[in-house]
Parts: sequence; C-alpha cells; structure tokens
Amino acid sequence: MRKKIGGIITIMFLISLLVVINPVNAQYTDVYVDDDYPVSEDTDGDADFRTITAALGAVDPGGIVHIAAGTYDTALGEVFSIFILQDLTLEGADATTTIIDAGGAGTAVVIGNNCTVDIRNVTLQNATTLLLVSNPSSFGTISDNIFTGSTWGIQLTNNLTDFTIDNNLITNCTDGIYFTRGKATVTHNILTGNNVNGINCSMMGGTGTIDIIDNTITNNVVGIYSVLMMAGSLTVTITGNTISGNTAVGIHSNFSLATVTTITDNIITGNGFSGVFRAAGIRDENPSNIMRNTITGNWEGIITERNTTIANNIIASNNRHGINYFSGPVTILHNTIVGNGSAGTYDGIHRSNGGSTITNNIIASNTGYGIYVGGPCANNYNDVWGNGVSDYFGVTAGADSISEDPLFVGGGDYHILLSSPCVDAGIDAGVYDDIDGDSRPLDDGFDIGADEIHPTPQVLANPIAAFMPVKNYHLRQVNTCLECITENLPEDVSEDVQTLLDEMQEHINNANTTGNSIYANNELLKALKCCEDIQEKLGITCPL
Ligand SMILES: [Ca+2]
Ligand SMILES: [Ca+2]
Ligand SMILES: [Ca+2]
Ligand SMILES: [Ca+2]
Repeated sequence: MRKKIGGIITIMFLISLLVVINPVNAQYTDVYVDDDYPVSEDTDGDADFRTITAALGAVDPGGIVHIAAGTYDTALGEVFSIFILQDLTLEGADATTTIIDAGGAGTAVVIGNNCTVDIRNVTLQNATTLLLVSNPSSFGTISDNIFTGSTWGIQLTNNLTDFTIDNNLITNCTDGIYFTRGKATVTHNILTGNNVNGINCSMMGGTGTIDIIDNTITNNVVGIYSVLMMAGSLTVTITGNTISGNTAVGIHSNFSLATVTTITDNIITGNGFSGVFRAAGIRDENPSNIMRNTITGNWEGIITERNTTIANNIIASNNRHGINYFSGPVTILHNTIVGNGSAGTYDGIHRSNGGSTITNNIIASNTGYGIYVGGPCANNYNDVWGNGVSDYFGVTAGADSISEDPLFVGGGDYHILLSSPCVDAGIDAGVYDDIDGDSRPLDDGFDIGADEIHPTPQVLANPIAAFMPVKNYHLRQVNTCLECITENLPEDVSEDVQTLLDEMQEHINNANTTGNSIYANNELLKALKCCEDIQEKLGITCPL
C-alpha cells in the first residue's frame, strides 16, 4: 500500500515536471504556419507550425496566425472543422497561394461565440460550408479571400452577429453567401458562377440586416434572392452593384413579411430567362424603393407587386415590358422607360388593373403601348411618345403630359439634351435628385425623366452697358461649349472632369446672378477656361 501511494506521487511529480519542461503549450501573439515545415514543427514548442490546426492551440487571444503559401488539407494533418474560439486573425500570404482545402464535405472553418475574427488572403475550398458563423456575439471582417467549391460559401445564421465581407471572390458554390440572420455588410466582392444564388437572404424569422454595396454579381442563376418566411424583420439594402448576366433574375425579393428592400444606384443588365419565375432584372413583391438604377437588356426590366416606389431609373432595351406589375399601389416617378420589347409587342409600363401613380416619366419607343393599364391610374406630366402600338391603353393622357421626341444625347446615353421638350416640363412629385445625383429642380422646373439637366446661363440681370457686347459674346461661347460637352460626356464622368464641371457651373451661376456685367464677364471667361480644360480631358474639340 505504502509503495503504491509513493508510485502515484512519483507519477504526479513527473507530470508536473513535464508541464514545466515541455513548452508545447507556450502561447504567442504571432504564429507562423507553412506546409513545407516538417511534422515535428507542430509539437516542438516554438511559434512555427506545419498545420493551422496545431497553430490555433498556441496563439494568444487577439493574435495572428500567419499562413504561408501552400495547401492545408487532411493529408497535411489538418483536422476539419477548424474551430476559431477566440479573438483572432487568420492571414494567408495571398488568396491565390494559401489554400485551405476541407476535402469535399463538412464545414471548413467555424467561428465560435464571443469573438472577433478576421480572415484574409486565403482560399477556402471544397466543403459543404466554407465559413460558418452560427454562434452569438461574434464579429469580424472577412476580406480578400477566395471561396470556391461548396454548397455555401459563407453562411451567417445568428441574430447576434455582425460581419463585414469585403473584396472576396466567391464562386462555384450553390449559394455564394447564405444569410439567415444577423447583420452583414457585403462590399466590393465578386460573386460569380454560383449555381443558384450569388447572395441568398432566406430567413425563417429573427432579425436580419444586410447591406450589399458595390459588388459585382454576375453569371449566377439569381443574383440576389431575399425572403422572410416567418415573423421577424429583414432589411436588405442593395446599392451601387453591377448585377449582370444572371441566368434567371438579377434581384428577386420574394413575397414575405416585414421586409424592406432598397435598391439604388445599381447597374442591372443582361439578366436572362427562367421558366418558373417570370424572370426580370428585378422581381420584387415587397414594399420597396427602386431608385436611380440603370436596368437594361434583361428579359423584363422590373416585375413588381404592391407598395413599390420606382423613381429615377433608366429602364431601356429590355426584351419584354419595361415595368410589369400585378397589383398596386405602385408609384412610378421620373423614370426613363425606352426601347423595351424587342422580343415581341411589349409595353413601357404594363399592368392588368389600376391603382398606380405615373408622373414625370419618359415612356418612349417601346414596341407595344407606352402605358397599358386595365383600371384607373393617375398619370400626368409624362412624355409618352413613339410607342409601337399606341402610347396609351386603358387610360388617357394626363392634361399636362406631352408626346414629343424626348431628344436624348444618343448612343445609349439617355441623358436629355438642353433642347429636349422634357426640360422643366414636369411637376414637383417629391423627388429632389436625379439619376446622376443632381438636385431637382434645376433651372425653371422639374425635368421629365430620370435626368435633370444642368442649367445654362440665360439672361444676365442689370447689365453694365459698355461690357454688354463682349459679355454676350462670351455667353454664347459658354452656351455652345456647354452643349457640346454635354453631348460628349461619357456615361461615367471621371472625378477630375466632374470637378471642372462643378467649377464651370459655379462661374456660370456667378455670372447669372450678379448685377455687375464686368464681374459677369470675368466669370464667363473662367467658365470658358474650365470648358477648355474639360475638352482637353475628354479629348474633344468644341466649336466656339
Ligand atoms: Ca514548431
Ligand atoms: Ca509552403
Ligand atoms: Ca429643370
Ligand atoms: Ca443630370
């Protein structure tokens, strides 16, 4: 008996000695992983490791796991899922060379609760979920990575999480990002070639806020899909994205409860056909605002139902209807709806019954009707012109509407010319900017369509007689130059050109509002100088 107790004491002593002399549990702020290291690196107690799995056991909270170029998989010794259970940064050498491969199934990386985790510069590939955020109180930034080859690229499923997903390439998944709860800001990513949705916001309840900003979402089946299926709230903001070439729908905001969808300043183009849904650039069935988008070359432009405000969009050259809606109220303000319906006879605005407001729109050159409605609808101050079958069906033109060639810049540019009949021909409908971000109204009133055109000098007040002729000469030059520049402006105006335009505008305004024609003359000369600089930057020569 005595001997046995002595034995236990000896063993305990040896264990404590092992803990002291074997530094395998040492902790580091920075640990370094390279697949080229030998197996022994995972257990020798320093800050270098062969596997991420081993390195995670040796990094301090808030530390950084540096992962060299290489392939990290089960053959190397990685154990999936890789669990991250503390504040941490996982940083590869470069997404194209640091490859974490989960071997085809399961979850590659799981972020635990109560931690802030940044993951950057790695490829995550071959799993069912590549990155799972399912635990509460976790935060972080996922940036500059590649996600590929999975059912879900990034899966966010908890109310109490907030992640920024920035500048990643997410491809060859079923859903690139699968969002079911929480908060996410999704910016500057490329989501392409995913087999169902680029971004899937499908909530069974709970709260969700997802901001989708400045991404390229292309060649998926559906670009962005959202739905809320049980009580909860879902707010989706879609801004500044290019959403193109998705085979079914660009944006599909499905019928659901308590959902707010804001769709602004996107380019939505060339989204294709679906046999199940009536495919469209935007298929929207919720209260939503659809503003300042350029929606071209889709099967249909916008298909929508109920409580939608559609303002300041260019909706052009879609194969079927420009806007097609099933039930109201839909408010359609200041859109330019042009040249839709190449697939047959289709309308600028189409619906089967009434209950809508259609004000300040250009609706021109569509193959069917301009406005086709099956019931009462308030329409006024529109320019409805040159539509293939007729301008109106089911409703007559509002008293203040016109029917004249809107006079676009041309060549696919749907800005209006200064000579357009739409200039100052609209009414205050509560829209105080335009598709360019210009304020409304400019000049003598609200312009019809998506564009409010910059004002031009007209008549100078209180002229000083001696300077009148030379000032008038300069005024003509400024007017001519401005018109020429307007006609030659590219769709995307560079920042330096915009600065010059603003400066020119300021000089014109000064000339316009002063009572001193000497000062006005000087301001016009400054405007002309801006005009010369703009011509130089645009590589054009305007006659003066
Ligand atoms: Ca080591
Ligand atoms: Ca390596
Ligand atoms: Ca105006
Ligand atoms: Ca404008």
